[in-house]
Amino acid sequence: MKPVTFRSIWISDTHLGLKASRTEYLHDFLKHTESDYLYLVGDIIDLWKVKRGWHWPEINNNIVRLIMEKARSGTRVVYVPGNHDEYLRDYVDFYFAGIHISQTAEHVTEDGRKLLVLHGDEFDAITMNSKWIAKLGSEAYDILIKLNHWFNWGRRKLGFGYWSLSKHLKHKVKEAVNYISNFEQAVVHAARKQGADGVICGHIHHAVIEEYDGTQYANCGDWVESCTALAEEEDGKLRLIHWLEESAEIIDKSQNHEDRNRDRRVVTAN
Ligand SMILES: [Mn+2]
Repeated sequence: MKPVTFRSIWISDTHLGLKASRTEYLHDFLKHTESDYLYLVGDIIDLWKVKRGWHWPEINNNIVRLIMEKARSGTRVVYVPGNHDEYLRDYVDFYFAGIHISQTAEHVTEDGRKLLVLHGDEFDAITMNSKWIAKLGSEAYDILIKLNHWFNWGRRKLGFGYWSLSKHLKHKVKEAVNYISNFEQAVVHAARKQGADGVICGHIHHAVIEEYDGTQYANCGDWVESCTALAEEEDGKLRLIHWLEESAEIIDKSQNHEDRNRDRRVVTAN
């Protein structure tokens, strides 16, 4: 089976070593895709877990092996350490099995845009304490309103007065939304300062491709929940891949493409 090819692929926050890491999907994704450039944008191996709660099933070895094989067969693999694998920052500019460890990276797209690649933890002063808030995001507010509705329906039935859960939590969710947009703006600002046309990061587990006044902001997301990656198409355009929803379609497309090529070869051979 021929893998789907992209010019570049970025993944971050795979948190290998953490039990919740969705390693089967990650392995599946890496097996079915191929690229000239592969960027590992931090928190790839969760070294914080080594001391307590380390979880390293065989598939994690297979993932590491797969990445090393890619490096060996010509993919330029760059590992930009994050905060959960910050020990690797001691090895910046070293090569391990053909994998380049780099504090940050600069990627030039096929259409000539300069993208700054970094993990992003240097821009956050508060995530460590409020990671769950950052994860809630803007959709949480709607959910909370619904929850509040049913909660108070129950209270009313039981003869209690109205209590606003959303009002209670709104402030925190607002903080979350602010946090995400503050993070994005801080990262974008850094990219502009370095003369880049855009930035690719991870860290906040919030996959997105956005634009801030002509500067592109792209976040890889994570492989603990969302199973997302960023990819550069052959023409230089960035796209977000939601592997859980798109894997079948992407694999199918590449299969059809392969079948067509094979048919063509057969026709020429005749
Ligand atoms: Mn991080």
